[in-house]
Amino acid sequence: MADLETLKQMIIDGDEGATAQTEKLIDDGVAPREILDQALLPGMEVVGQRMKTGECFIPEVLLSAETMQACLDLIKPRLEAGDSGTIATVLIGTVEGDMHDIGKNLVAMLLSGAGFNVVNLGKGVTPADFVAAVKEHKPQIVGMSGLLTTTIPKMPATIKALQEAGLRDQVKVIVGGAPVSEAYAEQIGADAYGPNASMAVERCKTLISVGA
Ligand code: B1M
Repeated sequence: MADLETLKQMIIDGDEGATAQTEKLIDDGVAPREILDQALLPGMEVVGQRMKTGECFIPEVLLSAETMQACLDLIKPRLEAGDSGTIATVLIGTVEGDMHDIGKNLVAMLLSGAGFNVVNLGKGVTPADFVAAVKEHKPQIVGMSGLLTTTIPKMPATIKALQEAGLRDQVKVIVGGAPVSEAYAEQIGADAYGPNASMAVERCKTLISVGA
């Protein structure tokens, strides 16, 4: 659809008109998942490729990221509308040293939509912060997101901190983010790996054995 293609381009350009375009699509009855899958995510994918090849730089990427987050905020209530009561509590955060939070926020939104109670700790969450939050919120699942090869070692560090605090047996751990893989998740002793936001929801359901 031409309008979705326009929105995708607006994400790439970091065009502030993207929020109005998102609202228009919502008003036209386009499903939030379609807006996400056919405009927002592919737009950010192009930005990532351009960042890799040096065709665009941090200020432009930041602009695109902020634009995407503003559009996500608009579709968030609709993505979360499927909430049918709390299945379990998931504590989620981006690991220490890492400020990428769009993917993590998306996972949080879809988990909420699937009926999980989500405690979003934000970004740059230290192992000690995770431990303190587990003590406070008593979640069934702890989710860690990491987008940098340099920061994902904070995932095993957090698992170790949970062990040392005597909390590891009380929670299931799921990890995700671009440099994370099934093999890495297994290697660090996580209970699950989420390749994308939808799969993360399915894996969380499996972890607590609900509808999967
Ligand atoms: Co950065 N960045 N960035 N960046 N950035 C990447 C990750 C990079 C791959 C770009 C590239 O070179 N192609 C590269 C990492 C290379 C590497 O480590 N191997 C990179 C770099 C190098 C950097 C800096 C170091 C650049 C610099 O300063 N020189 C710097 C680091 C800052 C820091 O964190 N300390 C930096 C900064 C930034 C911005 C601030 C400008 C901005 C982030 C803004 C924000 O998040 N608020 C940014 C962005 C936007 C990107 C790219 C372009 C897009 C990331 C994104 O939001 N994708 C990214 C390139 C790319 O990934 N293609 C890149 C959309 C999002 C929906 O996908 O986050 O992958 P993603 O999440 C997915 C899945 O991974 C999964 O589900 C999500 C939805 O499907 N998932 C989970 C994520 N978390 C999960 C958790 C789960 C389960 C699934 O369970 C708990």
